[in-house]
Amino acid sequence: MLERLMKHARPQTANYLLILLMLLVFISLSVQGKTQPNIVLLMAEDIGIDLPSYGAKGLQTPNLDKLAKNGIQFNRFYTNSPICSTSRTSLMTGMYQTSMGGHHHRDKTNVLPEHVKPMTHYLRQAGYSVLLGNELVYTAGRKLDLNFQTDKKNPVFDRKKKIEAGKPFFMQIQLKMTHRAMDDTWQQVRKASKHPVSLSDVEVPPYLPDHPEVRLDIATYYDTLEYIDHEIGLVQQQLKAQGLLENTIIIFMGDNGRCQIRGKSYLFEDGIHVPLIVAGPGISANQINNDMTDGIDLTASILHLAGVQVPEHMQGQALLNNPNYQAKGAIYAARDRHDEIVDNSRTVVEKRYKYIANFMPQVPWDARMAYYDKPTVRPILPLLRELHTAGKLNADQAYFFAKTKPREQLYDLENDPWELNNLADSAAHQKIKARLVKKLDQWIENSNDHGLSKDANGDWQPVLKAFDLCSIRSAAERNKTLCAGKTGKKNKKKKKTDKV
Ligand SMILES: [Ca+2]
Repeated sequence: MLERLMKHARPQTANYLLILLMLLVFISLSVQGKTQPNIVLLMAEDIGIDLPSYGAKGLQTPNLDKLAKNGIQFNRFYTNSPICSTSRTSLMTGMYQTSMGGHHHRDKTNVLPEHVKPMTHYLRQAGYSVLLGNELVYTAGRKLDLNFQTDKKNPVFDRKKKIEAGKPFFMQIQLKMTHRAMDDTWQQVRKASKHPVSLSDVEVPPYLPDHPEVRLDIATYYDTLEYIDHEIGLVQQQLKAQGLLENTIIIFMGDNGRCQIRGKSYLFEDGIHVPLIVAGPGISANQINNDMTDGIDLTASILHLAGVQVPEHMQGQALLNNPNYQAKGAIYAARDRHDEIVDNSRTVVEKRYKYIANFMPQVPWDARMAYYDKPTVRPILPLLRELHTAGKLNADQAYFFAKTKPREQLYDLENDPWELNNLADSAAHQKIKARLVKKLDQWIENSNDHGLSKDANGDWQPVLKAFDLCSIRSAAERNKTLCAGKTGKKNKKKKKTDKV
């Protein structure tokens, strides 16, 4: 219409119309620039890619299915650590946890370098409210779990603030139901479910024996996935009722892999390969991304979506709406102390090949961590140990219970997705291994890995940090004599917090 008007207008009028047009474009652009989307980060505890949209069978997650359909699903998304606090530390800072001293679980002595701030600091600067939790979800989703000292005057989140009209917000919500409970909560979820997952429908990974107790444990875990899917629906309904859904980007992710042997705590795929689904304004529907992506990329993505320039010290790249995006060839992840188990492993994962360096091979995978020995945390562990002692596990299943770990692991994920065939000593794979070793060494060097240092031979060795065993509740309970009188008030208080 404007074009037609200009065609018939006198030259002077045409000039005015041109100016008007330019003005309209300018106003439109500035409004666009100012329209900051709300961002809701739904961080599910301890889940692998065990969702129908990723191919899992036997469970129903209609809300997540829909979210994936309406947006983008990342099929090769990894956390930079298989443990809650280290993964969250990396995510909150946009840096590998090994690069700034946050690599040991629940290390509250760590002080961030002056220039490193939580990502919420930058969101706040851009005008965002930064909110933690939501009353609609189980235990209100307020877990933070960061391995660095926080500034009480400038907290990571505006804990008690609510959504303010006209102000964009970033809301992080922890979905805790998928975290193994210390009581019978999971069993209660299954009992209350109108459609408990059928034992015959679940897939038993080849590293676990096909046993009714194992099937029940997997089915119960799936029931909790259905539970959080319901919660996601509630959060979406709330946003819709408040008229906020249309301008809200919803991000769903797992903070580390499923709480099962080879999962949480370990650098096997089941410990670090987790779901990431993003949908909302500006994100096209029905997208699948098969690039190698990780937690630090998600941090950069959140800032970028909020219109914040990603600070230079951050080590990831924005995955969405980023004209400079370049698919990376590999992701890196690290495992260090988890509770009382001091360990040190690093991995580089490419699309096809994966290499793990275990710098403390003397520490077995089944290291008898006090927390995992709790009856409700790894309920099938006693059964697996019993079957192992009786010689009833096959080689793939017995592997986890070896007295030591191999120093190196190399897997062809394309042909061996369950990581059953360690190719580290295979003559045919030495070139591939050498390439990955070099890559990992360079990453350790370039990322300034605080958990490793070179010895006289130039080999990487773990930097072991002393810690207070008695400050870890489950370990203190097990070592009652050693920790007598040392656990007092601190640990009593700790009973109120969640164990991870
Ligand atoms: Ca977790």
